[in-house]
Amino acid sequence: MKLQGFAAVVAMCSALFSGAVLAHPDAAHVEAQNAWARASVPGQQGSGAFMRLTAKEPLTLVGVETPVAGVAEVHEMKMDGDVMRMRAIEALELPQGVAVDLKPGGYHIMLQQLKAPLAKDTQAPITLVFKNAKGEVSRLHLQVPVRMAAPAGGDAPPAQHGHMH
Ligand SMILES: [Cu+2]
Repeated sequence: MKLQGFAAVVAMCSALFSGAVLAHPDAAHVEAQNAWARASVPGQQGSGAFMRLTAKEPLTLVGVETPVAGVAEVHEMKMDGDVMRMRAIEALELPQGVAVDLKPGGYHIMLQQLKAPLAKDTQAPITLVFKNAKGEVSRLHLQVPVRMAAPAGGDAPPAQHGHMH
């Protein structure tokens, strides 16, 4: 990860936008809504980030970059018999104009090897990496609010999330 360049970009974003989810003029053709990351407590190794993504052209989410975690992956959760399990996926298809939810109990961004606890009411810089049909790579830089739970008006209470890492 090119941390220095990344930090510079993040700083620029922070200067240009405050609070809500933001997008660069040169960013991926995708909209992120209701993004949030779950606050963690000291000693906790992992957490998750969630949002609704709506692509403006057919895109594939192929990666996650963030300075807050040693490992950031896109995960899916699936029932395996009676047990909910999760695993990393290489790519998440985002059809044009279709809202795809990353939420507790479903697809999510998994943050592992947290470098520091995600403190409530801070923001976590998270960059999503996309590919379009031509294989061109684009990025969406987000400042994701850290919360204890999903924003009001969001989905049902988050399911307990068993981590099988
Ligand atoms: Cu996960």
